[in-house]
Amino acid sequence: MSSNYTRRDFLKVTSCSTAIAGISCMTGTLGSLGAQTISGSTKFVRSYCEMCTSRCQIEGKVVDGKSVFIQGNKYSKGMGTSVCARGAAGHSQLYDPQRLVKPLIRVGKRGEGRWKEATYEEALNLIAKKMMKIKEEYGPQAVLFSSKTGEHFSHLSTFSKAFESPNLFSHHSHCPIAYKVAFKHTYGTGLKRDFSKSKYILNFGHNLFEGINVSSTKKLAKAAASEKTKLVVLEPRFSIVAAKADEWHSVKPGTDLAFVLSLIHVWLRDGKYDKEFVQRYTVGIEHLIESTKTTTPQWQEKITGIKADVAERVANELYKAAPNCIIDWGHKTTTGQSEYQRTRAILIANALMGNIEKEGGLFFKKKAKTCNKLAGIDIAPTITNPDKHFETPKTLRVDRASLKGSDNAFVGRNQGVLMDIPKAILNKDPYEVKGWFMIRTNPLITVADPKTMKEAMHKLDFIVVTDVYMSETALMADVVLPEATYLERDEGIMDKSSSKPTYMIRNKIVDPINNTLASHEIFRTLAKKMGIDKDYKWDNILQYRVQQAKGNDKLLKELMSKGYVSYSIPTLYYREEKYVKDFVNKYPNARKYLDEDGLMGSMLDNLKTPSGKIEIFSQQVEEEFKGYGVPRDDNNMDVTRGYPYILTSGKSAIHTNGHTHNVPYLNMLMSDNPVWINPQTAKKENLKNGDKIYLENDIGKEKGTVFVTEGIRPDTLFVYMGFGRESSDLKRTNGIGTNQSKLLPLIKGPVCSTMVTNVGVKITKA
Ligand SMILES: Nc1nc2c(c(=O)[nH]1)N[C@H]1C(S)=C(S)[C@@H](COP(=O)(O)OP(=O)(O)OC[C@H]3O[C@@H](n4cnc5c(=O)[nH]c(N)nc54)[C@H](O)[C@@H]3O)O[C@H]1N2
Ligand SMILES: Nc1nc2c(c(=O)[nH]1)N[C@H]1C(S)=C(S)[C@@H](COP(=O)(O)OP(=O)(O)OC[C@H]3O[C@@H](n4cnc5c(=O)[nH]c(N)nc54)[C@H](O)[C@@H]3O)O[C@H]1N2
Ligand code: SF4
Ligand SMILES: [Mo]
Repeated sequence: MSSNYTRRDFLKVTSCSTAIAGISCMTGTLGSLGAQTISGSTKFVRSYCEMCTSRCQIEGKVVDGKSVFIQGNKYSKGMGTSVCARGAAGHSQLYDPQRLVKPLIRVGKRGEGRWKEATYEEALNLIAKKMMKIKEEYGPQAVLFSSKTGEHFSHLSTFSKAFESPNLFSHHSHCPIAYKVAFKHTYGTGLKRDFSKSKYILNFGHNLFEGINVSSTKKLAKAAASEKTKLVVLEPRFSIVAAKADEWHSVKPGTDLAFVLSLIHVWLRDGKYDKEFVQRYTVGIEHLIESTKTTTPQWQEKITGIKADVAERVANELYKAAPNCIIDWGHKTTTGQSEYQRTRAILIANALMGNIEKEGGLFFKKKAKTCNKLAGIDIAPTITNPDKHFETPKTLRVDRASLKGSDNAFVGRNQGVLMDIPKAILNKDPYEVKGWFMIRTNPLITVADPKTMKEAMHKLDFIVVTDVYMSETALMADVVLPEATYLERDEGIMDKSSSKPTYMIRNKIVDPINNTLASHEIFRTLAKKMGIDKDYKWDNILQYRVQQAKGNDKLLKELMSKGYVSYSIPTLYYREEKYVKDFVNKYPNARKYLDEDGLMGSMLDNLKTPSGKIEIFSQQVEEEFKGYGVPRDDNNMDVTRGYPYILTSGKSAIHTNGHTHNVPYLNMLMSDNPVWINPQTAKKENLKNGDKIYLENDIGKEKGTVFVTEGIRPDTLFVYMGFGRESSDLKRTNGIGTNQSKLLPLIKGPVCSTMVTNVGVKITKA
């Protein structure tokens, strides 16, 4: 359908800041085109959101040719029609006059912001030429590729492999890497949480009411409100989760490890743990007994600031609730240098409570392949990756990820360590880097020490950034390629299985404004232009989808109409009697997997760890990082680096990382991020609400505005992340607020190579 949306309406609703009224809008933006119509489906199309990477299932439709109405996809049970503020504001990004809709080629100095508009054809030709030139002169390893994981990352990954560069980076190192690595070392693979049936949840800064994932957030909200569930939260600040909890303990940032080690001490001291489970499924308890001998509740009190009797009581309460309990490791696991040990200790604490594959505890994902095998019939279709034959180049990576003996030995070759990029470029170590292709990532806001990162970018010959806005990182590019927003894209199938086999797909709701391209179109076209596409087996998204679905027309049709398909099999927890019974009753072939006790506990006998067991002690870790084989006090919990205050950061419910701060509706809801300061600290520093301050350390100096609140420890400061934007093309948010990353050093947590987001600072008055 087409619309009669006039230029006047366009200006009224979304005003291109003051610029459009007087002067013209920025080059390459939607505003510079004048009024554009919104055409697309007037009936609900089911898809998934990309306002953050929780990627919740949505449905949306064009209303009166003027707007896009978005709500949760009712076919996705966990969502219902709920959506968060950012999810509902998708239209505001789509139709923001400051959004990029034309490719731009740099004409001024790098970072200066002078551009000429180009067609995609021109821009892609230039990229192909420049990248191939680097490849010929310096080799393919001289170009880096990075993106946040998701559909973009899949296509970027294939493209980087076709180009033969080993240097592919995801967002793992500044977000989930600690728990990904800790899970691999402990259970061989990840586990999911069953909040809905849990009697006791011990939450270590899992900020689900602000760092949102709608279906998980709803589950935790229900549990928090239930009389049957006790929620205990350890958080340096009074977050919204803390506010909804039964108990909040204001832990000193970076010291969670001490609290967990003290719980383990109490359980082992008193013999209050699931001995049978530990005996059957784990290795290395003797190492843990040794390493936690002195980690008493009294010992932890001095480190965390939480009273000894609290640790003693929580340990006992958890044991009473076990196995229907969860000790929650969180999501963004970047608290400090002790992060690996903290997360390993939490994962092992769960095993001691015997809550694995138990109701209200933790469970392994049940994908189609596993369910079909157990049921002995095909109850759910499986999908495949049409690009799986592309091999990861075996050449040395700039960060030496996965290389034995290196400090990134346990980092995947397809993940990498973003914090090691500046050093590699500046020192030409282990070789010269000349180019960087980035998509859907903004490291100049979201990675530590952006000053050094920027310095490194200045040394490069060629940078490509694909974004929807002129981000700080895009400003540093030679070519900026706008991408169609998620509302304007058809994309591939994603496996979303949790307790049941589940798939989702992104379906286009709106026709791409100004014919902007999706990432698969960008990479597929570039590979062709560069003559490196001989191994691609698809030319367009339909072929890609069909191959993913292995020609399963029914699955594809269902996904294209419902956006989300989940197979309603009885939930199966291998060690929970009634669940196993229900499954076997429905699928009698599954009987052959029953153990003598009528359960399926032997499904846990061959885990993907070196021993096949849950590894309380990890020999492989001990060999690479001496002293880290078992959780212990690693003397690494002080994150102050000698400064008087710890500055920490986290998500706000209104904004996403380094992404949404310029989106008109969201900017109207929240336009600044003042610094949380305890009244005692404010008094000591002679500060009051609204005062301007500087936060300072050896890495940087950043301005801030004082917000005095009881909701934070006196030794801690907090800001919501992603403000302090420096791109002058983000007109609504430019120059406002504090960017915490500017104060973070380029250090990594040992073993897992995580970024560290809690940092010491001092306060000076501005
Ligand atoms: N609204 C919104 N939702 C989002 C996102 C978003 O940007 N905005 N981003 C998505 C992404 S990428 C992610 S990774 C998830 C993140 O989800 P979470 O990891 O749950 O969210 P964060 O706010 O990053 O969590 C950090 C919390 O830990 C607290 N904290 C800091 N240091 C410590 C410590 O040492 N110990 C303890 N116990 N707590 C500490 C902080 O105060 C903060 O509340 O959210 C996702 N959802
Ligand atoms: N100081 C500090 N730093 C942090 C964190 C913290 O709490 N404190 N949190 C960390 C966490 S958990 C994460 S996950 C990372 C996230 O950091 P990044 O990986 O950099 O991701 P985002 O900031 O979410 O988004 C990056 C860019 O994607 C663009 N974008 C949005 N949608 C699209 C799209 O559809 N297509 C394209 N091409 N681009 C799009 C946005 O405009 C934005 O410029 O930051 C980490 N950094
Ligand atoms: S949490 Fe909100 S913004 Fe993130 S994907 Fe879900 S609906 Fe979208
Ligand atoms: Mo994240």
